[in-house]
Amino acid sequence: MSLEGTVVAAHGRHYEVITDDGRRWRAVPRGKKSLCACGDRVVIEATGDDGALIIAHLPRRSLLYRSDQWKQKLIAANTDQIVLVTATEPAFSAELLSRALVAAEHEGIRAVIVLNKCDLTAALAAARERLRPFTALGYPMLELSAHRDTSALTPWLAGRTTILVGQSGMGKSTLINALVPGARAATREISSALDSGKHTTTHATLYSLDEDTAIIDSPGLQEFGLAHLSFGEIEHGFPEFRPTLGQCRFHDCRHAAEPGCAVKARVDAGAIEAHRYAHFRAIVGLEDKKS
Ligand SMILES: Nc1nc2c(ncn2[C@@H]2O[C@H](COP(=O)(O)OP(=O)(O)OP(=O)(O)O)[C@@H](O)[C@H]2O)c(=O)[nH]1
Ligand SMILES: [Mg+2]
Ligand SMILES: [Zn+2]
Repeated sequence: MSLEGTVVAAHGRHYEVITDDGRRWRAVPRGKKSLCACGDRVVIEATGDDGALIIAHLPRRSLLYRSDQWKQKLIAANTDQIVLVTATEPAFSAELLSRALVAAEHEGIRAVIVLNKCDLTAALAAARERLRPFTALGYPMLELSAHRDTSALTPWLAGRTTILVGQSGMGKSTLINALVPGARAATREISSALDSGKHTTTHATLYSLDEDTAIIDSPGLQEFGLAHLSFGEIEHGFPEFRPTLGQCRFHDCRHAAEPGCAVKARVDAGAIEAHRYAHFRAIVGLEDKKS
């Protein structure tokens, strides 16, 4: 008998699947190459009490992944919103934020920025300042404290599958525990007792809030490689570049130092923010990556 379900956790090639009848399975793929991501819709066939074989993948609405020269890493499938979790402390990488935003723009997924740990007021002004280039572009930014009050985020979740993405230690799992009754996701306090290393969350996990609302916790990112995107896809991933694209003197302009570059002209005029332009240069490999 075959059943349809959702992959709610991916540990290497072992998956947890919850079928639409509410049962939880430990599933393995039938083929060698068929990789699943958290959030994937699959068809399984029971092989034991709670053991199952994944016999088919249903089409994906979206797929978030990152890649370097050598390999791709699936982040999650079928998400329609990405919440980029930053915090007042420790300091976050603005370039990583730009990279995740390019991935979201490319997949057509709505992006929302959360500034967590706003109870740590000493670092609040500096964190807001680092986020200013992003809020100026119109990306929504919610200030909250996972320890105190997450209600600002609740209305953004309804009716969507949202993934929390960000560097380690920003408070993604703490947010999950505040938002999902009974979630009990491991956070740093717990893992330091277990001594499980730097990243507390080791794999993506999907939590259902109701029939059409879900939220995915994901492991902290240090890198967000975009090697799978072309130059054109990357430049379009910067919304503030779009009005000038196609207006450079050379049609194959890389927006580096070419004469008559319309993008560079807007940077020099202050219409494109210098940090964002630096992120673009780093992503397309115009210079060595900075932090
Ligand atoms: N002061 C303060 N600390 C917070 C807040 N949210 C989370 N923290 C703390 O930040 C630390 C990291 O939180 P986690 O939820 O484990 O972070 P994470 O983003 O899930 O980290 P990874 O799983 O490694 O990616 C923990 O010690 C939390 O208690 C907050 O709103 N205020
Ligand atoms: Mg975590
Ligand atoms: Zn140009």
